[in-house]
Amino acid sequence: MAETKTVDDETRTDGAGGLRGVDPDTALRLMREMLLYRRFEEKAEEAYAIGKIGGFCHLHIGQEAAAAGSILALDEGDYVISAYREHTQALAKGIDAGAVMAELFGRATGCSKGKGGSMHLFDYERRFMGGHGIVGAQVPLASGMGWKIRYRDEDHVVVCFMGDAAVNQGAFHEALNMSAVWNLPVIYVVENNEYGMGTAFSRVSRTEIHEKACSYGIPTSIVDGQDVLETFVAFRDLAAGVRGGGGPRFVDLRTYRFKGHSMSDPVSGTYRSKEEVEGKVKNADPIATLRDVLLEGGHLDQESLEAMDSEARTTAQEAFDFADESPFPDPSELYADVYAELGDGRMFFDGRERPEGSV
Ligand SMILES: Cc1ncc(C[n+]2csc(CCOP(=O)(O)OP(=O)(O)O)c2C)c(N)n1
Ligand SMILES: [Mg+2]
Repeated sequence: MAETKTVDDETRTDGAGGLRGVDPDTALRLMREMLLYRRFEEKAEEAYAIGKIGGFCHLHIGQEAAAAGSILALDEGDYVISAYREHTQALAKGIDAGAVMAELFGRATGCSKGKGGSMHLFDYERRFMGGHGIVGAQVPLASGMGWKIRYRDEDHVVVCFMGDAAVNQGAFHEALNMSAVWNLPVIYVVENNEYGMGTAFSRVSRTEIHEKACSYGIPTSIVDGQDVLETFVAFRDLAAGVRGGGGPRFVDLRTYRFKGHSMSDPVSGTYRSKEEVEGKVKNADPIATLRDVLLEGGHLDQESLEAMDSEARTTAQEAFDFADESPFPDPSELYADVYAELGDGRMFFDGRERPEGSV
């Protein structure tokens, strides 16, 4: 696939085997992660087809670099919040593959105790704040989290993922305006895959994604989200700037989904042509692109690549087996976790530690 990727001359001669300043261990880690995401999603697709997963299931196949390149550039204590196409982002944040798959299966061992499902993965310990099914709903929540970080004088960053359809929601504009005024440590990331369900972005907006944050004075980056090395370097720099008090940032992360909007939607044929999708799969597969860089630069050989892939397949299969063998939540759990239970009835806005056992 060497002829198809966008590795320019400067990259090829940058002295790091085309890694653009990313160290070889990190580049290999990015490869390992993306292979896991791909094999995990393929396994989820298989599980959905045989009725193991109920409800919606939106795959991230094709968009793996957007998750790996951004989240692996963060610190552990940084927060990630997202929409409903978030399985790989949860994995990137360190949630165990078994706990993610079990959540898709609706099992008690899932990261949301089997009561959230595909669109509502959550893990506070790992700072993964969902999983949100309402388009744009997570954007003001991200600003609130940024406000909390500033209020408590912490050193964390929030990364808020959304789809391109979210930028036409009113909440998006209010949240970005307040974030800019309060100089909040939030990176708002549009995973710009060109479509919201079956509607091309160009049909619903006179302006481009990268222009959306201009009127709020938030600096914007356009990043090739199919290129994991470019994405990693961009987010490493963005996170450092935001952590240093630079205020919010906005990213037009250009990507493409290789599958249908959800498992029940067609891949192509109605709103996008078969040729368009096939062209993207052939020319802009983030995994194949990094694979070529690693092989050509001598950082990886075919045998090690196959071992890495086989490891990813095993993890995905083990996640499936774990989920399949796990129990469904007990009916007595039905009303648990519906409302937050506060320690003594107070909201802890003043930075005190929560009492043991409170949420
Ligand atoms: C407020 C709201 N309106 C409509 C929907 C129905 N809906 C679900 S997904 C979707 C498209 C979102 O597309 P985008 O934000 O580009 O994300 P992508 O699916 O491309 O990742 C819509 C309109 C919804 N979930 N929430
Ligand atoms: Mg979209």
